[in-house]
Amino acid sequence: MPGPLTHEPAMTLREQAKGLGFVGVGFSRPAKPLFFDQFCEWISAGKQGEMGWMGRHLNLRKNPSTLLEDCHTIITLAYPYSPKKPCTPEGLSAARYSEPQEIDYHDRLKKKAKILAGAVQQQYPGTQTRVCVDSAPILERSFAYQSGIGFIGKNNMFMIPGYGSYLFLAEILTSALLSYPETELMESRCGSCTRCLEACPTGALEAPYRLNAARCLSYLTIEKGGPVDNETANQIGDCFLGCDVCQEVCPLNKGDESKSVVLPSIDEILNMNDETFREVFGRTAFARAGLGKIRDNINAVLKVLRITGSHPDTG
Ligand code: B12
Ligand code: SF4
Ligand code: SF4
Repeated sequence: MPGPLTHEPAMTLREQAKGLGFVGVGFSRPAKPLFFDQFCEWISAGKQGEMGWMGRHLNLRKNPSTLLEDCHTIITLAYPYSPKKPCTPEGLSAARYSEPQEIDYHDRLKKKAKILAGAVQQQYPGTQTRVCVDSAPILERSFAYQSGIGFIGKNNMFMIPGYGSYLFLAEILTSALLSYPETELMESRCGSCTRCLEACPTGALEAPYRLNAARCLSYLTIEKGGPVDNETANQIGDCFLGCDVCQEVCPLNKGDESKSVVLPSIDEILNMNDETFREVFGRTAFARAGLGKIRDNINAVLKVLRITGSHPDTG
């Protein structure tokens, strides 16, 4: 049964979420996502590369209420990650979201969101909840935007003014009919800026809000099977896992984005076997790419840097 219509529980939940480290909490209804049609166009145009799973379960994406019976509310949660870029002692880097010293964000956020989901169920006895972090067929950015807590930049990133875009998203789907003050969509703060489009090393940002995933370095260095080709190797720079370029150039990200040496040396990574990789990175976001892919990416980066003479010899 849906709960009573009062704004009070939503407010309490906001405070609890902030206590758990979330910097944004927003509410929306599980109707067809605002950007569902754009998503379908994107799939039809083949912009998902080899991520064939993205075109499946379109009905679930269109009707998030099918992800949880009697879903009445989607609670969007935003969790920040450090603007400091993880790097090896030699200066090779990985994208910030990878947080190699932390447990994979999927697991961390799920745990925190489940605490909140428990609180919702306590406030609304008899209701059901489901926590989604990245893996469910749900348009997370669309619902984040619809909840009014931030906006989507031309680089595709969801941002919250004051925090920028170095944020993860998570959702709690609940059958409780949470009431909340009416939300207004937040106006974009991009203005006439086009820095991200100009800076993208591969031209993957083909137009504002239009990302060709098949050309995105994040896809090519994490998701796509096999070693990167020579053209890609030349575009990677020093970042061997994921890509942050379209966020680094964004004037709305203003934190300390310097590099921080938290990764093992290049030799150590290249000489890892499956067991040591599991010990060091097994519970982190590095595990998704896997040792083979990471090794291939590092070798591709080193080859280019050695040719251009811009990197110290690592033996
Ligand atoms: C597949 C995927 C990828 C793919 C494709 C990325 C993409 N932009 O589509 C690849 C592997 C390339 C990737 C890369 C990254 N990803 Co990713 N990814 C996803 C995933 C699983 C699905 C995204 C998706 O549906 N893409 C299809 C496109 C069409 O949809 P969309 O990204 O939601 O974009 C919407 C807008 O463009 C909007 N739109 C269309 N037209 C218009 C016009 C206007 C005016 C506006 C306002 C909006 C708008 O409609 C789209 C559909 O909702 C989500 C989790 C999820 N379930 O949502 C994480 C997610 C988007 N990724 C995330 C992260 C952190 C990254 C990286 C930063 C990692 C890295 N550093 O390497 C990069 C960022 C690249 C980028 N600039 O977007 C976060 C982003 C958080 C945030 N603040 O936005 C998410 C939400 C995961 C999470 N739970 O935190 N990712
Ligand atoms: S993550 Fe990198 S490759 Fe992908 S769109 Fe942004 S700048 Fe381009
Ligand atoms: S770089 Fe400029 S255009 Fe791109 S997301 Fe940031 S503010 Fe918007």
